[in-house]
Amino acid sequence: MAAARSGERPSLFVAAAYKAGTALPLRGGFMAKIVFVLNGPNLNLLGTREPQTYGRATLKDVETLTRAAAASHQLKVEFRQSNHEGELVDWIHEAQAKGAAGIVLNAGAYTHTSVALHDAVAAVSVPVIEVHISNIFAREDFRHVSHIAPVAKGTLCGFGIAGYGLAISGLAAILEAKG
Ligand code: CA2
Repeated sequence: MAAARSGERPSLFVAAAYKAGTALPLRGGFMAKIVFVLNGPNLNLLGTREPQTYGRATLKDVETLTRAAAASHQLKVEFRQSNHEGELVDWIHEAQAKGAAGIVLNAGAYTHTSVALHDAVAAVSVPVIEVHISNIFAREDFRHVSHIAPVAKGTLCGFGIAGYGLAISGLAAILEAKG
């Protein structure tokens, strides 16, 4: 596809991809890739309790940080949170169906229990970066097991909410290496 010159109307192909949610047109006809940032159960409570473990930032702060990190790599973000395992599974499928460039996944407590999320991550070709705000290996034994890690492209934990930005940078490096 020939890139549209700056100020030109996007082609029908570009418009169709935009409608499908695959990518967003930027100036000059360049299409920003989309990264799904998916958050699991109880992460909506961030900043309200347990500051010694999770800090004082809210999930809205995480979203802002993630969007800024993504923008610095010309990436767009689809940011979501759910307390329901099946909804997270559906969103992983949706990321694949919409041609997302990557997924950043903090599956919360489902990390340690969910074979369904393991299978969903294994089933998609979209690279998944697993993120945890806390260092799960420095906590209770039941948090030392991740069902996501064996099928993730990479895992980050213990960097606080900065881990989301690091995950975006790691993903950008993977995408750049792919070309
Ligand atoms: O460290 C992480 O990011 C976790 O994924 C967070 C999960 C936990 O189950 C994982 O083991 C590690 C829990 C998120 C709950 O977040 C809350 C925040 C504030 C108050 C209560 C819960």
